[in-house]
Amino acid sequence: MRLSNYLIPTLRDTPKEAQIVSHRYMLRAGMIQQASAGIYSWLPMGYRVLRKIEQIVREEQDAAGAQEVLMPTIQSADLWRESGRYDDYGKEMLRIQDRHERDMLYGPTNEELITDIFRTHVKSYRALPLNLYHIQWKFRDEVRPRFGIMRGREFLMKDAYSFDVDYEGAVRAYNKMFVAYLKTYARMGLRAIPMAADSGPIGGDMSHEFVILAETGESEVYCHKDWLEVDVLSQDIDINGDLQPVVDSFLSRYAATDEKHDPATCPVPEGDLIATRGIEVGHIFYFGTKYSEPLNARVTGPDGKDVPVHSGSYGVGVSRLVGGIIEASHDDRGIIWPESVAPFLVGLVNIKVGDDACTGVCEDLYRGFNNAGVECLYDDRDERTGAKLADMDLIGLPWQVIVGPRGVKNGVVEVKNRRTGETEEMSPEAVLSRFSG
Ligand code: P5A
Repeated sequence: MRLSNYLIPTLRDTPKEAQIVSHRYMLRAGMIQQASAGIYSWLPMGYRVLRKIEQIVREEQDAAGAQEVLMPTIQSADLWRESGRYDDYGKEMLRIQDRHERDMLYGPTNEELITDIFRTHVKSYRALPLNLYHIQWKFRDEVRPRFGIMRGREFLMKDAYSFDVDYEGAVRAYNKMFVAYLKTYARMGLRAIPMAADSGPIGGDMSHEFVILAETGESEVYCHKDWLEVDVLSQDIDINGDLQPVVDSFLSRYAATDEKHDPATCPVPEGDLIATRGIEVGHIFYFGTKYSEPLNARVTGPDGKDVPVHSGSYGVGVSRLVGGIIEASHDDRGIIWPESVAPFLVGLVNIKVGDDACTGVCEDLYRGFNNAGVECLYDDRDERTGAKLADMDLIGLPWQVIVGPRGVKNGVVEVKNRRTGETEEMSPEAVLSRFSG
């Protein structure tokens, strides 16, 4: 992609309304545009990141055996009356009437709708276990939408729903999602800590929030300092194996949200306890038969008797993660994208656009990257060098390839690692083979 032709409205100055770093950088890097309070349009670069995150989430859900579906954003109020949540949900639910004066709503979550799909099609325990998920926009009319997409009113969530014939099956499903979540966040370069949590309006008695530590987070959290050493990706965990010991070993390290933490009973010595703030990037729930009983989602068990299914639901804040990753990975010049979610792997900077030799090298590199399938953003704009380099740092692509007249004369270009700041001079051919490999 050529920057001269890319819609990326970068800003030099810090927008006044943005109170936290991720919101500031998302606006300054031209990733999003507010449409109304808590509702955003995703501009090309922001949308690329959102799709990368979505894809990692999807791959880990698929690997855990969940099946992807797509449910609508608009739901009928009737189902929510059946479950009893229509009145309980309160003002956060956006209620709409269609032209026939039928009550509809913009879904804040999908427990009812998925249970309706389940009860229509599944009648026997033989079809279980079943886990269905979708990645779809939600609407919650939050009293205080803030921090950009972090607490939006419209936001993208991955929500999965498991169905099992009994409690033991449901715990296996819960453990699978627990481990899939740890892997998902680790692939994005995040350390998300599972914390005992309240279940709120979703309900149920077993629930964990996945929280990344950040001073700008909305919740107060507490955890053992050992959590800072945990490296999920280096562990060879078989998602289809017996996960109870794995989950138990993760949970053996203390971690709790403010609502669950009690200094009087906390087992961690003061020197080992981290008290800080965090961003909730996921939340999983086991709620048993809370929805299957009122909605009559029953299956025939092995003994021929009808039983209500045991369920859980599992949410990832897909759009919130874009902000969460920036909170966890930036410096005072801008964003530092982990490669797995970066909008482009390489930023190619032509320092001297009027110089035929520089432009020749850049065009060759750009063609080479495209042919090799390396995602490259090519800054071919006729701008001041300082401004171009500042923009590249702000946008935060993992690698910069900087092409200037002095280097080109000697047959080399500069390769800069955005995270470490380290630079290396290489021939254009070496650059191509390094990134195409
Ligand atoms: C689990 C899946 C649920 O809704 N039902 C379906 C359950 N859980 S939750 O905790 O309420 O939300 C799941 C995740 O969605 C993100 N999230 C938000 N992101 C941006 N703006 C919001 N207003 C918002 N509300 C929730 C969080 O990451 C949360 O963990």
